[in-house]
Amino acid sequence: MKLYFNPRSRAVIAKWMLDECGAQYEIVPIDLEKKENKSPEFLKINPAGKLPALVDGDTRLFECAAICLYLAEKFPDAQLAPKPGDKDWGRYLSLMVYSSSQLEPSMGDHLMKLPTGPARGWTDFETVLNVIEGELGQGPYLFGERFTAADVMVGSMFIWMRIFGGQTGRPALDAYIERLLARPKGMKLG
Ligand SMILES: N[C@@H](CCC(=O)N[C@@H](CS)C(=O)NCC(=O)O)C(=O)O
Repeated sequence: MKLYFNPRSRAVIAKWMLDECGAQYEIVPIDLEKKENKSPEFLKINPAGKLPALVDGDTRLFECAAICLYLAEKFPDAQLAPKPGDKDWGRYLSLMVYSSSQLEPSMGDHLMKLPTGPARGWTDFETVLNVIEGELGQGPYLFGERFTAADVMVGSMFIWMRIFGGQTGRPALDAYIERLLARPKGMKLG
């Protein structure tokens, strides 16, 4: 597998997931300043011209959530996803999609001090915090003792927020972020 990567991009999320899976992979460095992500070769992998992208044989993937869903299935021994039929399966899929369709854009509005208007497809950030705090419950992870790809997707968003100086103001979420950062293979930013 080849991970198209820049250490100052969301590609660190895909790398975190690959490392949690124990995957063997090659890093292909992409210089965003030189716009290597807009080259014709790269656009054949991700037509949106964004990182991360992953190539696995004839399969090409883009979007962090898709990459994490794919890897969780490809490496079942890592046990990073509930299986179809498992009682947690539906909630797991919901949280994976929620992380990039609601959590991330709402967090973007919040950090840029933009109002979250109605009919935008996501809620205000206070509601997001309530949702994730509720889903986390007593933790330590979103599925109790079991760490999953949903923690990679949801947790990485909060780690980003902290890097950009954002605070959750929620002790339970702050403790969750600390737990994720303390994982030996946890997300590292360049
Ligand atoms: N929703 C996408 C977001 C990808 C994205 O915005 N990547 C940024 C890096 S963090 C990027 O490639 N920016 C460069 C550009 O847009 O030119 C995902 O989850 O993969």
